[in-house]
Amino acid sequence: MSENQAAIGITPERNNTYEAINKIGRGAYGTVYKARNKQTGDEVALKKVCIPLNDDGIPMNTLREIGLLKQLNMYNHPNIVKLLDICHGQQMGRELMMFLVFEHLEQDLASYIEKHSRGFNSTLIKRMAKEILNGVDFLHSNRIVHRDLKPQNLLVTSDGHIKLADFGLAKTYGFEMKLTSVVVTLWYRAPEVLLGLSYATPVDIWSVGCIIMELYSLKPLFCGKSENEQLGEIFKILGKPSQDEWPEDSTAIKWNSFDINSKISIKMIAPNICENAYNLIMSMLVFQPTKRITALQALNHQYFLEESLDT
Ligand code: 0RS
Repeated sequence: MSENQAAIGITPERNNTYEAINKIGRGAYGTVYKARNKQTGDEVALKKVCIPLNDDGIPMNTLREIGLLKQLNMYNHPNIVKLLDICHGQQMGRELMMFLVFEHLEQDLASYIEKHSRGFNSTLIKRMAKEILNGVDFLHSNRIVHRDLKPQNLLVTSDGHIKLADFGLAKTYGFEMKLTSVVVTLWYRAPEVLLGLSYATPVDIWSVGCIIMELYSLKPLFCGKSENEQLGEIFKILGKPSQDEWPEDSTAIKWNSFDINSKISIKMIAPNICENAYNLIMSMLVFQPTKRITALQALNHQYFLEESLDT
């Protein structure tokens, strides 16, 4: 074990502490398993990642990101999934296998939405929206951009509370790690990401806007199969941005190729939406990232101050 590994507290080979139960998912990051701690019987989520090694061992970026994950974990934030342990497995060539061990939650928000085909009451929607924003605000205050928020990586506890998962190794993996067999969803992606422009914390707010809308309508708001199609879906509902809303560095984009002159109000897609929810979502789905509401501003929005009138 290198000095660096010791410094950030990576437990030496201990992967026989855990036995895999089944595969939960696979993505650009690696593979997540539901597993059991053989000593305690506790169920955990085991995330297996392969760290590319350089001449000095683990790259500095990776060490920093793992250190940050461990630091964040000490806050015990109620809306962030808990990191229990980090261990490493074998080294294979110039790659090191690592296991991030998290608390395990039984379901993700995507399946929770599917199960509630009759809809959520507005009090529960508001609580979930608040918890998602609380988690996002926490990440943003620690200078972490999640970049891929979606119902599939928002986990739901047995009593319906939300925890964010799948963040924090961005510099280790880059955004578009090409893994042929993995289809990534573009549905929650902000326009600046779809356009390949520079981006920051506002991309997460766009995703949250799409997700809150989905809590009301039970259907994803914008469903494109390619970057261009995704932009088209966004414009179909929100309208094409006016010329002064176009990002400065997007001169190469053929705006005219989007033949759109209509606009659908999201109130038509989700008739159950109240005025405050509508206003909040519309301040998240703003084309210009700098004009988008921040997580902290959103938490102080009128929507969270008034009590829901339930039917
Ligand atoms: C059909 C697409 C979906 O406990 C789940 C958990 C779940 C966890 C957990 C805890 C901590 C992660 C997972 C985690 C780590 C990347 C991740 C990416 C996505 C999600 C979680 C990640 N397919 C079936 C349902 N599903 C998602 C995929 C579930 C269901 C229960 N419990 N993750 N995912 N970190 N890294």
